[in-house]
Amino acid sequence: MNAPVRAAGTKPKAFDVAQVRADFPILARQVHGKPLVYLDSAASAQKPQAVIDAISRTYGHEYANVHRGAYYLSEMATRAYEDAREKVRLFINAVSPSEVVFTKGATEAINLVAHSFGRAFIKAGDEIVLSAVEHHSNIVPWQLLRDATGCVLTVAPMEPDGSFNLEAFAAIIGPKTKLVAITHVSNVLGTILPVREIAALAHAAGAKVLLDGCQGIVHQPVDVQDLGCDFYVFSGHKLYGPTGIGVLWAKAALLDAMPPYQGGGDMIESVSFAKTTWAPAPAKFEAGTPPIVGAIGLGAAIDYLNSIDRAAANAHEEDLLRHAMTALAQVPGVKLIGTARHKAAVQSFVMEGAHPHDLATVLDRSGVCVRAGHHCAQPLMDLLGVSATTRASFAFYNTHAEVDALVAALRRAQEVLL
Ligand code: C6P
Repeated sequence: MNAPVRAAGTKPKAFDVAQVRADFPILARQVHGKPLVYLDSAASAQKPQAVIDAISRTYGHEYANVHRGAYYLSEMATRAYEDAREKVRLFINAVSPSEVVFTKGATEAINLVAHSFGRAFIKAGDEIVLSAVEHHSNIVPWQLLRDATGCVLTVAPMEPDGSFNLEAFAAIIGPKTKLVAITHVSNVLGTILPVREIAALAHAAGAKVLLDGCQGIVHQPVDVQDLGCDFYVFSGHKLYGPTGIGVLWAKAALLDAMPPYQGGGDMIESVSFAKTTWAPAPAKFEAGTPPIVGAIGLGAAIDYLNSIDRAAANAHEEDLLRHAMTALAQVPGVKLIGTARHKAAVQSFVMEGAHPHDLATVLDRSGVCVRAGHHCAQPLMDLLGVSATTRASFAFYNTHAEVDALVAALRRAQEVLL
């Protein structure tokens, strides 16, 4: 079993970035002979040793399929898998573990809702409201639903600085709106959307609310009851857990009403060739052998997060963002993209005369990892009038010195590219 890093009820240790960095073995390595400066945590976060150990311990000593075997090892694996569900429940303050469905990632979770909730409850002429800053994962599943049902997709606008226009949103939603599917935090701009207000307006119009929490849950505590949403999705790998695991949280009544998304083993109550009945949620939505070790690894990531002072860690990220915004703005030819007042630690920028891809390649030679491209948000790129940006995204394990290394590498890149 995975021993929590911190026993329930004990206080987290004081936040110390040097100590935290020592928990992430990869941060000690070099790239191209230079110390690694990993500024791409929005794409995927690095893993603490506690997560690596949990994965290795499970495969090495505690592994079997779950929910199937009557033998000790399978019962042990089942308990660890279900313990992970309970850890997620506590982490997001869900009412019950049966509201927590494990998926292989946020993308699969949104597709699950689009397919199951969408095809059951959304009809031709109904409206789904998205925002202009959505990731493709929160656009394309709804387009597939539109093509299947004849529903209408409407896009809530964004202000030039990347902030969300709540008034314009309020004017868009109406009696035809059945669902608002919107990101908690933009992966390109870092904007924190006013999701509580969005949920309240949507509910007043009778619509359900899905929040894409991929970036949101990483930078702030999430309480799904307090947010007032109906669905919340996220991926484990951005939350310091393994790849191949994600979460769909939904209110119990919705999961009860929704038909299965996929059929197979473990999601049934009884099967005959004439008729099959479903197990209750969450099993109804977890057909086949689930991502057992991924879930256990995510549980270990949550234990790890509970072991540090998260408020201090988030404050450190905000501090890194402020430092990066100030320092980047001073580099000649650099333009910041996304300067909304409420932002998480993600900063896009463009540099005059240098394509973001070339820039990222040159920065890599200095050991600096940033993402360049459209960040799976092509409609947002169109709106911004750029084909791509360079993006630095920060985690609590990053330092001021790493921000300075990015800026120094940028200045050197200017000499190479311009
Ligand atoms: N964004 C980025 O570099 P998956 O691939 O299912 O784990 O997550 C998809 C996803 C959905 N919504 C948001 C807001 C996201 O940021 C992402 C993933 C990564 O920005 C990879 S494209």
